Amino acid sequence: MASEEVKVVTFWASPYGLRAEFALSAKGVPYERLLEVDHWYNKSKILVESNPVYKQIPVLLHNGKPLPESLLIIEYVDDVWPSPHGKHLLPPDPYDRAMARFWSDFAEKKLNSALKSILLTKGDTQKAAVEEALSCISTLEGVLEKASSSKDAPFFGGDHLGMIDCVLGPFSLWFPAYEIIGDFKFDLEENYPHMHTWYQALRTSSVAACMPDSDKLLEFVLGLRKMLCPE
Ligand SMILES: N[C@@H](CCC(=O)N[C@@H](CS)C(=O)NCC(=O)O)C(=O)O
Repeated sequence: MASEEVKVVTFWASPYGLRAEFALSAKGVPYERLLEVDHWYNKSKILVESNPVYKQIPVLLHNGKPLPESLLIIEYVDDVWPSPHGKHLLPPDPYDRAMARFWSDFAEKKLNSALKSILLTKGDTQKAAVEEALSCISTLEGVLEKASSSKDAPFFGGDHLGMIDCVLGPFSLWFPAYEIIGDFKFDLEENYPHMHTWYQALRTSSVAACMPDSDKLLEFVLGLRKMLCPE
């Protein structure tokens, strides 16, 4: 499409913002990042104006039209742009599409709530959150085992990135920080081999270019933990 203007209002470390970037990158759509400096306490004018209801990142600006909410952005990107390899982020079959939305929602609600609890709590509550997160990973391992037939098709979408990968992928970038904060190991290679292959494939896929530097991200999340849950 000629003279397209695609921008994402985001914060560099945000898993939600990265979902939008993953979707755009997977589809090969060039975009510009409008980086928030402090989207919690000092929101930019563009963020407040483009998402007046929630005032949260990310917001996709497509030719000036704002669209908030990461899951909606993924679906919109899939509807608007063709992909380089001809495959969509959501599968064509209606049942498969519904199930892709179901597992994206699972990652968004169940896994996310456990991960947030690891970040924000201590003691027995945190231990329970770790167990819950591992149980979610175990469930996703089963989904992936069915979906990914081989090392050449390591994603939830098979051989190409799909909606679930765009939703879950950014959370996985925070895993090393959760392991330190919650004093545990996901140990994907040993315990969840399909998730391990998925994680490795994700990090070398077309969306790797928009991932933040791992050390910088780790430092950021550990700092966030200190701020939100001081010793
Ligand atoms: N449901 C939203 C959640 C987005 C979200 O939680 N954004 C956070 C990023 S850390 C945010 O902007 N927080 C600032 C605030 O809530 O004021 C989505 O999926 O896009």
